[in-house]
Amino acid sequence: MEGLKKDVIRHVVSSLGSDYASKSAYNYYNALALAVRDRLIDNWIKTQRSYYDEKAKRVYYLSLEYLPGKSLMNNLHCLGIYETARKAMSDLGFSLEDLAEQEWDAGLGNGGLGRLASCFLDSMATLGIPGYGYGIRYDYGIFHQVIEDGKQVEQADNWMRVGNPWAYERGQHLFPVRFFGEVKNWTDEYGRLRHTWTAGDTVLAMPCDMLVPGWDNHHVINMRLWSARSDVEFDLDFFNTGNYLGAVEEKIFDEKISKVLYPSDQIEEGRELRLKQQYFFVTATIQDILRRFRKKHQDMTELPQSVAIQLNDTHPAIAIAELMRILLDEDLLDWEVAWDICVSTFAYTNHTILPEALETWPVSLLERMLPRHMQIIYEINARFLREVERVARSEDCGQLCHRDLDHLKQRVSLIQERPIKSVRMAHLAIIGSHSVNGVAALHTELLKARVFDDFQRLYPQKINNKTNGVTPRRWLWSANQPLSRLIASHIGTGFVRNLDELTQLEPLAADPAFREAWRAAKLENKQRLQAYIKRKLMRELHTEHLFDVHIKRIHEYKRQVLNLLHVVTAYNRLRHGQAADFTPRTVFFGGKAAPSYFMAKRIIHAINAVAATVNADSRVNDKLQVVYLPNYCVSQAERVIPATELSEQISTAGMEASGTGNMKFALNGALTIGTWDGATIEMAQAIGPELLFIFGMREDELVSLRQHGYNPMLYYHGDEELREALDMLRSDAFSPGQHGLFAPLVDNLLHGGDRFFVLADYRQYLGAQQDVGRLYLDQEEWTRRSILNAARMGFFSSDRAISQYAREIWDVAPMAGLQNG
Ligand code: 26Q
Repeated sequence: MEGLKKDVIRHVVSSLGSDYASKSAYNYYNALALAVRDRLIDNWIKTQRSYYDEKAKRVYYLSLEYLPGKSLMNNLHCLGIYETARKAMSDLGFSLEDLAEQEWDAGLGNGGLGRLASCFLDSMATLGIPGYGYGIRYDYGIFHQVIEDGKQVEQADNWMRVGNPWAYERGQHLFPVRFFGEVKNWTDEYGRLRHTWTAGDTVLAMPCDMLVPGWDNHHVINMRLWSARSDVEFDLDFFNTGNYLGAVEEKIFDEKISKVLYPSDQIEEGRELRLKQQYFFVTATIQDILRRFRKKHQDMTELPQSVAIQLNDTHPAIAIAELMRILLDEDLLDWEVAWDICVSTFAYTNHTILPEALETWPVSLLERMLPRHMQIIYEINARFLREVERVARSEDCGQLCHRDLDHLKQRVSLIQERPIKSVRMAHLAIIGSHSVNGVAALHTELLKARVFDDFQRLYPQKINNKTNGVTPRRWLWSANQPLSRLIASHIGTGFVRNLDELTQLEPLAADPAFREAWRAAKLENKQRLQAYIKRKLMRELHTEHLFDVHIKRIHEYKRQVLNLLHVVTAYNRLRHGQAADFTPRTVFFGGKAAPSYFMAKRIIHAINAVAATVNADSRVNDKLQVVYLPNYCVSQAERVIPATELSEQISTAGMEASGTGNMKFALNGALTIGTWDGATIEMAQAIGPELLFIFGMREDELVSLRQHGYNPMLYYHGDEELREALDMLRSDAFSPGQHGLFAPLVDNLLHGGDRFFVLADYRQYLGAQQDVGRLYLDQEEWTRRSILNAARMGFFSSDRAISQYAREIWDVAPMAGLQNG
């Protein structure tokens, strides 16, 4: 402890240039972070060296998004120095918890996809897998959300304004990135046609490394994020022409590339700068991968034995064309050889089946910005379509006559003709990879049967499932110390590394003393949340209420509106005195809406409007409260999830690819109210469906309802309580003086086809909520179920997920000797 104290003081003085006697929390947080980083870097160097020594196969995880959140507490726990640090800082006059609050969340992602990437890095480090995360170091992460007059307002997230003590910026290792220009043809010594991409604009990519430690094992892996730097200052011509200000302007223009994260998920934002971001990060990453590979290899055909590249959705899929370009134009390999290398190296994970989220890029844009890549994509397509024809003809032509073949080719082509000629990035990713995986069993089945059914027939081995998982280090041990300590006192700490060990809790579910201790831990977390809400929102929570929580991105398919209709109905019953048996509850909502997503923003407004009405109504507000948690983010999730008793997972069946929040809640002892969707299905199967509150129509039932003609009006006219709730929303009951404010929301349900079947599931949802309320009155039974939920969550560790990727897709093994310290 004395060592750590000394290091902290030394950093306050010599790294931060401050007087150690002026006790600034900000300085002491930074100094502590630097002292922790010192302890990581030795192991990082040793880990990297061991990869070379053992000629290990490396895994590269390419993602446009990461959501690490805050690093301090997680790193202290992984290094096993949390207690030491707590005491050291307390000696220096600080509470560790307060210091940790000084850190800004690294919010370099939108939601599930980005957080999954961070959980996966944690698991690779813990399992001793030679992995690297590659991405972009956005200057501005996901916007900061404030709620003003009930509405979302976005503010810039300048997360590095005060510096980032965790990162190593490596300004000397720059990689060039080219855009635009033209392709020149030439003939090589064997008379073959060759291509060279020349001229165009150049930008530089600067690596910033953030260290990711494993749990108690001395293995530290790297998250390498690229930041755009102008090459203007390297090119004296710019200044010598005398146009000094012009040159500086150009510099600013170049550096815009890594300025900001696009804040939309599930909706395609076909913007030129977004494509630039993708290619910028992809080419820098591929150059870096090949640089490392070439240190020990000359023969490029050995690449797939040494390197696996996982594409986190299609966002980095241009990497396939980029690797082809390098192999063809720089290494001068033959097409077939280059293509085999690519397919054997790449694998692609799909995270969505919503058609509006499938990425396409206009051919005209690609031709201009990346002319050589567009040529290569055309060539990939031509060869692929010939192959399709061959396979189709080689089969019995009973099912594939010529007309069908034309249709098949149109459907699977990399190029879509309408509404404008575009490249389908998912098709490029499928054809260029040896593995295509979905993220939950149902999701993968839907990929095979619907979204990518043609590809499933062409390549029946390619599409596979890897159900998501979450890291128990952050989402149980670090976020929920009260519960973790209780668990550890009965079964030891092995569960942090091997989550299956939680099954040892099962017999304890029958033990009244353990149940009481379990409830005490939950209450402690509820009180901690209560204190936080009081500080931040100046609201008083009732900890004896059932804490019912719906936090995730705001999207119509996630059906926050269904939850809101339940709240309004509960409000009406209480007002009308029809709810004598109502179990008091507080309903929490939280989440960001894409700034361009009108309906999602209106939903936020509606939730806040209902909250204001309910909370101000003294007839009901001792029994029902509604809280909107502004600026939902990773560190907020770490506070809220441990305090949650009811987890809302109520997406339209078939629409949530997996969900990972669902797992974090159950792991922390919340019960789930949810639909038969995503990974919630597999959770119900692992836990026992009777221990969750499952309701609503299933995916296949919705398909047939849609086919037979779904009429939301039928539900409106047939259900009095539903009608009352919708009429209130449409009138100005929650928006006094602003008539029609929420009409778009209601119209969308009643006259817009209710694409997400909110009305179809309303009555069943109410029934399930009734069951929840009733069960909560029986605290013994509730606690028993809560314990069993957590006990059976072992499968949903990201360690299990990563082990499956490693074995079934990457063909890598954990490093010997590094796994257990
Ligand atoms: C695409 C093009 C242009 C701009 C933005 C995008 C974009 C960005 C982010 C499209 C989609 C996303 C994010 C998707 C996402 O987070 N999907 C979630 O992934 C989780 C991890 O697999 C799943 O658990 C969730 O079910 C899924 O919604």
